[in-house]
Amino acid sequence: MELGVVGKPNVGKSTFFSSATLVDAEIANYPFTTIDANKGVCYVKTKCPCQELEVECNPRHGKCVDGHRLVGVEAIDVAGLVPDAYQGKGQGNQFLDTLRQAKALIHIIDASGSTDAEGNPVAKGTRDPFEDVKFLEREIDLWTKGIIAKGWERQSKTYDQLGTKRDRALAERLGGLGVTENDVNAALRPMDLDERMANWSDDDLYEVARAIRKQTKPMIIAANKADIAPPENLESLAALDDYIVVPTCASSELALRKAAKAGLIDYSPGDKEFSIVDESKITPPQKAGLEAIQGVIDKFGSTGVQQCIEEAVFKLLDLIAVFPVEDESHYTDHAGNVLPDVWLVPRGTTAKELAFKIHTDLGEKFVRAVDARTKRVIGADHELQDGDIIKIAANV
Ligand SMILES: Nc1nc2c(ncn2[C@@H]2O[C@H](COP(=O)(O)OP(=O)(O)OP(=O)(O)O)[C@@H](O)[C@H]2O)c(=O)[nH]1
Ligand SMILES: [Mg+2]
Repeated sequence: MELGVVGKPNVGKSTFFSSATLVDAEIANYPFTTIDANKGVCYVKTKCPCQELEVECNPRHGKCVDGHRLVGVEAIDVAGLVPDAYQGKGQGNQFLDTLRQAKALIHIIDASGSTDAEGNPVAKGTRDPFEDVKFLEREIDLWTKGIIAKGWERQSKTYDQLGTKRDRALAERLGGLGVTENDVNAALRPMDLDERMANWSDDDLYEVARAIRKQTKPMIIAANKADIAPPENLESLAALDDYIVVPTCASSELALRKAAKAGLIDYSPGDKEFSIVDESKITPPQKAGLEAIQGVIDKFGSTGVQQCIEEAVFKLLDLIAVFPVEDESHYTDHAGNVLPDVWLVPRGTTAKELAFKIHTDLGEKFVRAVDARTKRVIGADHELQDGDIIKIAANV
């Protein structure tokens, strides 16, 4: 599962990425600082059942902090996207390639309006941040449309003649993006398209691309540089229907995480406050910097970075956390690790689908599952709930 950190140049993508993953990424106030994508792991917090069950857990990955399990999620930070990137301008193609892997996009925009369309610094408040939202969508839509439209005139006639279903045809063409027939079906169902694909107009192809993009690459908006954003910008972004918008101050989050790593402060990502470990180790400029950051947090409730990642995973993608175990009495795996793993799966995932995700063999030889909390047997089609602890019994 990957989250793509995307947007035009110089909005704070690498700052956001770095603060979330603590991977060093180059950061500077000019466009195209990032050329090659950076990859790292960020974490989302979910309630671990260990406290409720009064057991001590041994996570095989991530960790458990005060009853909260930190679950790793991959993130990619890419080069900025400029107008006409879909035709290969700027670092366009490379950016769009990373989209193939991303399950959702965190769209970083400059809420302060201090960068133009290409990411060059301009006076604060000059650029309408909503332009950033529209432009990025359009680039991705045009790029997707380009893939569909390649050789379409001839191919669409062949599809019609052979009776190839449109879901099949489009999933085939967009297979490289990980688009499935189900995705196409869900995306195009509300649309009123001609039965014959050969009759689709150029505009139809664009609308088709747009609908599929919305279905397969959902986007959350990080209204970044919130610390210096004019309040009216943040208000109009918050009022946008159809979007989850989280005000963020990535540079503050990066400073806090670095200070915490250096042992200067106690801070947990997402927290409303932090404390200085030893006043004597902090220089006056550092103290002033930390006070300014506390001011930002007081205003927004947090730096917004952790909140944005968690909303991307739990709201936008609507994933739930399930804890598979091999021994339902002790909540352990075969090695005796208590609550060893946690999986993030789409809401609505069934017991058997979980088995398939863990291992194809486990799915194929699935016999039944057991809810470890109640010790009740659950069937293959039982839909899992957030926080479930599940044992899967298979005929192996
Ligand atoms: N005030 C303020 N500045 C920020 C914030 N986040 C990032 N910046 C600054 O914005 C500039 C660009 O940051 P980067 O992280 O390099 O931006 P980018 O989007 O990765 O840029 P490219 O790689 O060039 O596309 C740097 O000067 C950062 O310090 C923020 O939340 N507030
Ligand atoms: Mg960058």
